[in-house]
Amino acid sequence: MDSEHLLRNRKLPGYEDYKMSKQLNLSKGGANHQKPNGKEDVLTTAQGAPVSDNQNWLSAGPRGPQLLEDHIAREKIFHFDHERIPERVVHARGYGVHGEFELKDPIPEFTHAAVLAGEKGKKTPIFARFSTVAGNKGSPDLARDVRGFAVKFYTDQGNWDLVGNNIPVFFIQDAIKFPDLIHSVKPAPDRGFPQAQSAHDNFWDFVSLTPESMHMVMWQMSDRAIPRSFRFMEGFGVHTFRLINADGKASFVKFHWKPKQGLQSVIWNEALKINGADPDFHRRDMWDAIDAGDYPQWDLGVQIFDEEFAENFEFDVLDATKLIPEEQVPVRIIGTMTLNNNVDNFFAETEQVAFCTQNIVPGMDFTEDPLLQGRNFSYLDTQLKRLGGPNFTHIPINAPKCPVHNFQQDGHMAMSNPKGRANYEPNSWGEGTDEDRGPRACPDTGFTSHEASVGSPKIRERSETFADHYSQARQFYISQTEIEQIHMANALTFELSKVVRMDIRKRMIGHLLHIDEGLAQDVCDGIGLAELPDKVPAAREPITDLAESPALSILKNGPDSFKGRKLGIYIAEGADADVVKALKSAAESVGAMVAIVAPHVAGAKLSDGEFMEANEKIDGGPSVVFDAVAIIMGEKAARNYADDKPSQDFVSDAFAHAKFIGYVPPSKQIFAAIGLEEKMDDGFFDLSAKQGAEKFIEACAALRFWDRQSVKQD
Ligand code: HDE
Repeated sequence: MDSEHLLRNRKLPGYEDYKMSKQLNLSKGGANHQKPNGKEDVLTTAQGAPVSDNQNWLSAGPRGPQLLEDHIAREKIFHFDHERIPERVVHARGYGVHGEFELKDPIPEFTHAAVLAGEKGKKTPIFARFSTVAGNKGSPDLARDVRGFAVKFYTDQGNWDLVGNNIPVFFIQDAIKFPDLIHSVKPAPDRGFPQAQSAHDNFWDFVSLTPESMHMVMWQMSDRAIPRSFRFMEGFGVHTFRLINADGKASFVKFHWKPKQGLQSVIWNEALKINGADPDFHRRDMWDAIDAGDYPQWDLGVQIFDEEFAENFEFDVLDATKLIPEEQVPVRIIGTMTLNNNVDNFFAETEQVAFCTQNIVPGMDFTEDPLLQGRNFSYLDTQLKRLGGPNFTHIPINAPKCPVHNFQQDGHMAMSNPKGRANYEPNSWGEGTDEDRGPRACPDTGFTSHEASVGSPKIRERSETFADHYSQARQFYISQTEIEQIHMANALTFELSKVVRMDIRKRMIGHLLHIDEGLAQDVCDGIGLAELPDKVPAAREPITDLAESPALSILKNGPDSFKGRKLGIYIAEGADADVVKALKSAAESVGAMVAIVAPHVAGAKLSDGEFMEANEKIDGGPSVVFDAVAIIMGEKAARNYADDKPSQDFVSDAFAHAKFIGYVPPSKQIFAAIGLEEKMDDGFFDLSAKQGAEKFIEACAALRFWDRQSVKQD
């Protein structure tokens, strides 16, 4: 056998090979596998034996005891009993999608990683998984929480995992604190609740005793923690990483994902209701958008800086509780990720995907960020538990799409098994023998670590340069619009109102006093404290003159169109057909999705006698699941539904959540029934007016009519 042939045989199969072999198996015919109706495949056991009856366990007579002898039933039940694997200890609730990354502005001057430095236009397949952190697998999507934003790049030089979040900083500076942080936010161990929320004593006890978390807490209390959808949020690599170019020169880098769809969040009261109306709101949104061919895209941006910048920056670039304002180091866009393919099988792909921060490729390296270093241990370790053995890289979703050659062997569920005799190195096979000698390390193209001297004494001590816990928390707060600041005060008030211990509430306000006195006062009033508590002693006094960073606000970076958003049109008997159709086409022409809601899911008869089918019955399609709404019905129907609670809620929630509302004059009867007629403002649009639909959709580009909200809620 020639060596090329042998080498080919050694190649471990990647996903494509696996898929192909699966297809081959499926299409395999045979005497026992004749299709029962000439259509569907024959049902078989896991061993491939055809099954004659899938409904009745073998028993002694029709009413007799079931027989253990039934190997078919036993195999079926056995497999079912073992269907579950442990859920992720954090980020259990997630949703994965396939896509590709296109390199648009290669950066060979900074890295020799082909994925970032190859030809302009180079495409790399990716798999992205979005998640919440605290809730279990079945928890609702709209929890107030950080969102995971993990991307696996199947590069030519191996898998690169950028395991980030939708918030650019983290709660803690050192990985050793992670178990405590997560224990505190997860359900209390004695009672097993609350699920998927931070609004409880344990969490606020921990963070208020951990001042370094204050910056992240500000983000978590902002609208960033209740995104409208995965499609409308940013992603961040959080840590400072290194890039290495072909000459071995290192630079520092922070990674950013910028959604082309723009940023958008919901309002807390809306989030609470969405969780009831559609706990799968985020995953459904992603599935629907991709299914409809509306592929979400993110630009990948890099903030690159050198040692000199790092030396002079106000904070330590190794401290994951700090960011580098984009106004200080601009984000350079280098490529675009497009998500264009839903998974075929949720378990096989979304559940089994195993991200590891240690998965980097030549041309990149880690830094000494103590959080990142700890993560590099944790992710590999956790896969062993979750996926059951060291061969999780053989699972198709985790297998690299480039060749894999090494001497690793055996273990549970080994799927990719090299052929040949040499399973060690050094060896002298191949020299005058037919045997394949196996792969060899390559100093020229292989991964090399950035050379750094590490001659320091062994100590357990946090660097002094990590000591400022409030300055950037303050910078974040002052960079928000007034509306966003109000939302933050409301969020803190809500959360601390769920905290039972008064000393914890006060301690938290004692931190807020370092961040912004107005915010501290608002929260103090919000929870009904008679007077402000004392400031918590600060490890270092905050810098109070950091400039505002507009990049940190969602509302300052919102979209400029209604594209990708969803309009809910509530129709009932006699709805003006021209208005409904004009509105539908105006929305669709800007790339928005439209859902028809009606009193009955069958739909409603329009004014022209045509019957329009509905997507949702009013009870199941409340206004909280839409970005804007319209209420179009005939005179008589509007009178009928004016007293109907779901119809009233549809309107009153849309109003309370500052949504744009389209209507026709008869619909005002519902507004009147809930005392809204006299409150109708510029966020309402009469769709029967000239160009009514166009004007309404144009206004919807702003997403919300914030003027309605600018008064502080009690
Ligand atoms: Fe994670 N994290 N993490 N994390 N993390 C996990 O790995 C961990 C941190 C993040 O969709 C686990 O496979 C430690 C920061 C995402 O599958 C585990 C520390 C950031 C995901 C783990 C952190 C993240 C995880 C659980 C502190 C943003 C979901 C299951 C040192 C930059 C990936 C798993 C997916 C998942 C450990 C902190 C993001 C246990 C020890 C900071 C997006 O390994």
